[in-house]
Amino acid sequence: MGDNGTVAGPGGDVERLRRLAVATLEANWEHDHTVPSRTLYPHQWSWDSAFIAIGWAHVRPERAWRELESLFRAQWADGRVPHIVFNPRLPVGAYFPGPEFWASERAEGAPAAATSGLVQPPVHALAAWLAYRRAPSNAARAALRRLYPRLVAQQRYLATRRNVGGAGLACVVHPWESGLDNSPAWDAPLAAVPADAAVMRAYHRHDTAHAAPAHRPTDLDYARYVAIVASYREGGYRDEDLPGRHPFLVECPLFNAAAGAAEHALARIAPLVGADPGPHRDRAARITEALVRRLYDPSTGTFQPRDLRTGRLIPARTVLGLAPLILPDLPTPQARTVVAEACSARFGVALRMARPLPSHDRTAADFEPLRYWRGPSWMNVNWWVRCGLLGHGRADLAEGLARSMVGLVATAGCHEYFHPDTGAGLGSPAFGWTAALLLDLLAETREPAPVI
Ligand code: 9WN
Repeated sequence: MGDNGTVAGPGGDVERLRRLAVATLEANWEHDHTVPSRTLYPHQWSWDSAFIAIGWAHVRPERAWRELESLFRAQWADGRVPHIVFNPRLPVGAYFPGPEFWASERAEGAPAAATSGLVQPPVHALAAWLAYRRAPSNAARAALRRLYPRLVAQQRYLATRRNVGGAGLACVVHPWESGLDNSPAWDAPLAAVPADAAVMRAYHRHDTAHAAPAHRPTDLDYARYVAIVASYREGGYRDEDLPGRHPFLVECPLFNAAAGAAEHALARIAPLVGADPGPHRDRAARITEALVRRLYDPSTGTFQPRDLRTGRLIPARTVLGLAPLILPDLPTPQARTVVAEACSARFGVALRMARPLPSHDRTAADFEPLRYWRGPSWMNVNWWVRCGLLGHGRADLAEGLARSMVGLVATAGCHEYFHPDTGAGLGSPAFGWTAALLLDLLAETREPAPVI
């Protein structure tokens, strides 16, 4: 810890960083939510809003609740929380693929607002719990009472309709649902999706106008992304019979770790809203057990996604494999090997570390330090792994990681992602969750508490 008891070191820098983070969030605030980035992502994104709410709780708690409640107003009748809620005030073409591509208004059970039909990792119950813990009040308890049934419905959707493999894990139907869209983990299942890069001539990609094309997914990747959405959309975004007709079906360790963490968080929230925490604890235990049984590979000592179309684990050792560490009930043998994986040359966690975790194995032949999710460092996955280290008695490593994260943003600013070696800021220069999670780290005291 620094002299003033925070991870950031002496006080002046903490104040400067806090001001930068608050200014970034303020600039991205849009009537009832925070955009991830004004240029690249000008609408509301699901897991971004969860991370951002954690940051708002430190400075303007009422915004944390507005952020989460505006997102959940767009929840579908089946319980899914859409990965994008479109802002109707923005011009057509502000983001690709936009509302006209998703056509949510044609789907049964979609809300009045235009949304995508996909989901993202369910980090929201954890965010609600952390926002409440940070700033408890009558207003916060009232917001929890309103959100609780919606959070439960979100979990029910994932545990039932998305239990495609039948083993108690949620299946993601698109790389965008994982949040780590372009991860090498998706290369093999994606390669099996028939597509032709030429179809992209019919569309206008918005991302490459605002970020370096060499950092972004290729046109062939996008052709496949579009083909998977088209397949899901043509089936009315229904989840029945997906194995027979859908081209991408994967059980992801981070997504399911988020679902397990959500049940742990709901077990904390339940007594505050007059509900029984028992069923949440039971469901959390079942998710952890299924994760270990289905996605833990004893030969690598880490978690790997399972491709339901081949039935096999995907061999790429990405940062996704470290995510189950956030589960407090992860058994000790698995927690130990995952910490060892985090501390290996692949990811480099240490008491003193020059740079935060990369998104992919540094030693892999396909590690790309500049391309989206294929090497660069992101604040949200680093924050996630840090929570896991704290929860499993490795406050020493959690502190090393936190220092490297704060140091990175102190030098480069609130970028979307960072070069894993030089620390240069990449992508959007004013990114919501980077600012929000920086606020969370800066608020840490000498003895940070585990998140759940
Ligand atoms: C597609 C908003 C989102 C994040 C994702 C990140 C990126 C979108 C894109 O931006 O995804 O959803 O256009 O690439 O991969 O994690 O939620 O910040």
